[in-house]
Amino acid sequence: MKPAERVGVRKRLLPGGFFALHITCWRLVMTPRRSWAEPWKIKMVEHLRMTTRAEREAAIAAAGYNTFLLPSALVYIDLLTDSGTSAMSDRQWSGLLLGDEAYAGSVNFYHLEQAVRKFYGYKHLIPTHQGRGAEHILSQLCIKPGDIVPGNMYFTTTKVHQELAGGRFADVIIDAAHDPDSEYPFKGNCDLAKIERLIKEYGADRIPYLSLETNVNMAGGQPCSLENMRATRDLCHRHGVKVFLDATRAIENAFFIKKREPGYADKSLADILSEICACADGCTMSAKKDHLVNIGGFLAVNDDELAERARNMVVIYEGLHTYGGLAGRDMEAMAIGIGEAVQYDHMAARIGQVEYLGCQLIEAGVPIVRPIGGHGIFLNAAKLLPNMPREQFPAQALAAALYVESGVRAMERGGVSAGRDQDTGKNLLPKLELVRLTIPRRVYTQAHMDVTAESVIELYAHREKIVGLRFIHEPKYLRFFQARFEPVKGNKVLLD
Ligand code: PLI
Repeated sequence: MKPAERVGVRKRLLPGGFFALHITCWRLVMTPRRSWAEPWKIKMVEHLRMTTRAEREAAIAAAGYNTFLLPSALVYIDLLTDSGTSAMSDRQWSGLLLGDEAYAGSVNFYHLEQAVRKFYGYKHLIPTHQGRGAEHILSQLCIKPGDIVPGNMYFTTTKVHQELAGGRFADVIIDAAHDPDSEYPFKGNCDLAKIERLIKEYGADRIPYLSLETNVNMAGGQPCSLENMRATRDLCHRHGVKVFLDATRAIENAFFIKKREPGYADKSLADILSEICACADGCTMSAKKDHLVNIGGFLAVNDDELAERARNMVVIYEGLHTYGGLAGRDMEAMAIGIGEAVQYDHMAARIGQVEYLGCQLIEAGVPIVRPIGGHGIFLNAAKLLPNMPREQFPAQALAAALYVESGVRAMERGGVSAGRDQDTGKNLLPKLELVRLTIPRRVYTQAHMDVTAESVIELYAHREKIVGLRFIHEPKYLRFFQARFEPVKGNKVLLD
């Protein structure tokens, strides 16, 4: 296919590519359709700075080959995270001016409470400054030393809070989630047999709750089915084990349910979200993702007593229970953002953009996690750099090399993120050794996706020039944020 033809076909792709559940190559399954465009237009722009390769080589060396330590002014296209990086709408910005900055009982708290009750359905809202604030409170209140906390794959901050409370995380996600090539449509699902085994081995008394993440981040933004979430809840509740959702990307999960799970095609995202939330006793939430805001989070629960204890604790660590570390204006923007996030057109554009990038990489033969997930494209670094030992952190090296190549900032999601075993102190080496290209919501255009795809494809073509890394500084907690590295030989992560 000539490039011009390819562009024509791609332009028709969005957001319709979803009809293909088991995409091997979207060209084979696509039905021709009219062009499609984002359901928003741009009102204000922020200039991007392009850098030279020499500048980027110096910057990544100064950052200890950790993309988290790069100044954002030296980044061209920033795909580090979708957390707090969304573009807010004009309605959200106008909501900021309606901030009621009273210390107690801000009017915006009640707006947020209304929105959370309406869309998530939980009785009590405890706002927090972001998701990990809610994880901290839930873990401290529910986990006792020696407890086991099952979850459908670990998330970094969630797990560290469970461990700091004396608990131990146990992975109960289905095996397919650890296989980047599996095309299973609900790779976020829990394996019920694994949960049953844990209950048998440790007893339900030592399992305070199961942590059920929607659109599982570390698996590549992979959804759970409602059928599986209900079965998980029923099994846990039968044994008196509570279920708490990590609802951070629950609306993205709802979109995949609508597209993939029989019986949901005609339901609204809001209705599906309610059904998801009914599978749990409450949730922790990082509003910095689905809710299209730059800061914010909450804990929401049905249990009156737990809510009372959480309200008591939030005043110690976050702020009064009617602001939880947020300004009134932040709560207003969040309340408005929830309403925008459940709009089908928004979510189709958001996930469609991720798919647009992913399809270009698949077409070029770049190994990525399949099926394409909700919030980013995950490069399979282990497959891309098969000769680099895992001890040299292929994903960390690949992310650093991509920055040198193009100024695109991605992040490692592999051995460095996994950290060390609690008992042995040995490096954990998860099966998934990935680089995440995370797409901020409503921020970049398709042209940015094209540039990103070209950059990755170019790097893939000379991947043998990427040099492995070793630690020179390793923080104790969440080491991936602040660790520093050096190349195992020479002084470049990407040879000329
Ligand atoms: O970054 P916080 O504290 O607002 O939220 C923590 C958090 C909890 N759960 C999940 C599934 C997350 O993805 C999450 C944060 N994620 C980040 C920062 C990310 O880059 O994916």
